Amino acid sequence: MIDEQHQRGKPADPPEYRAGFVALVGRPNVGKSTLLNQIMGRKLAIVTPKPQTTRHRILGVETRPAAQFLFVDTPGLHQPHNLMGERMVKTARQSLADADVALWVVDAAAGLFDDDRALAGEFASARQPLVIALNKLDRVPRARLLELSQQLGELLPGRHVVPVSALTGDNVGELLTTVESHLPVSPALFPADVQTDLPERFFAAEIVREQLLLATHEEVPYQSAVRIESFEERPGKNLVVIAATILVARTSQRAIVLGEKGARIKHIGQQARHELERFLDVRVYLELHVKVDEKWFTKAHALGELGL
Ligand SMILES: Nc1nc2c(ncn2[C@@H]2O[C@H](COP(=O)(O)OP(=O)(O)O)[C@@H](O)[C@H]2O)c(=O)[nH]1
Ligand SMILES: [Mg+2]
Repeated sequence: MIDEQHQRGKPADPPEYRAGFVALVGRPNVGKSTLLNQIMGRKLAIVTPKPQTTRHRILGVETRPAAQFLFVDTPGLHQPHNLMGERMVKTARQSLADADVALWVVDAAAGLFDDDRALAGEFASARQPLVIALNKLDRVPRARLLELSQQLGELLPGRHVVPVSALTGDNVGELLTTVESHLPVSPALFPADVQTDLPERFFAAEIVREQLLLATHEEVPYQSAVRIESFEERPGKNLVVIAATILVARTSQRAIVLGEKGARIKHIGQQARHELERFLDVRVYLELHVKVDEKWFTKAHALGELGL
């Protein structure tokens, strides 16, 4: 008997398309955000040498011919010290629970910590497939990579461990192929030209915060935040006018952010404006203010305003 498909003269089905959420999880500072940016070919998540740079869930949609990856960058899993920290860890855990695939990023240069072993224990009983990215291969001799792969293999037998450099992109293609094989069969979930679900205002706040983190030290990066007060497009003029407030917890921190004769805030503003113009691809006028709010990072209301 001739089957129905042949009768209608239809070509054979193409290989099945895959799509799903991939949560990037791991300790702070292992390179999760750098990996997201490397895959996206664009800076969606801010990156600094300081731990806990990422505070929100950041979606990056990467559409390929055979699969659509919905990467979710998350705050690092750590022991929280205040309400903001608790919310960050909760965000990361929720993203992991919602994901189709868990992508655990491990810092090969730093090695395995107790927190990593605890996470491995959780993954051992997790419902979803797990892929392990052994990151920063550019900084580690081969023998050390093999040793760490072996240790991870003992903690989580049968899982794929893929050494990568999120910074240089080395072996990231191989990692994507491995992740793709674990994605569920599904049509694409977002239009092919969509890269994220976050608004431009969010990125504006993050870009200012990145420059703030790069320009300050000690407790200031952890006790500061950026709130966008207004974001106005002037299309005829190819211009966006942005007003932002930098929140700090103490008067002394305000003085640090301002700098001598306002030199530091001027520098932060110039750098941020430059980055914003690149990101938004328009001219940007940026107005920055610094406000002291002693306990903003422990107040539910203040955190809510910041999307935390
Ligand atoms: N040498 C090297 N540094 C990396 C690599 N990936 C990330 N980093 C650096 O590690 C630091 C933390 O990166 P980030 O992406 O913010 O880590 P996250 O906290 O896990 O999101 C930054 O200084 C990055 O430049 C890598 O593959 N090689
Ligand atoms: Mg990050």
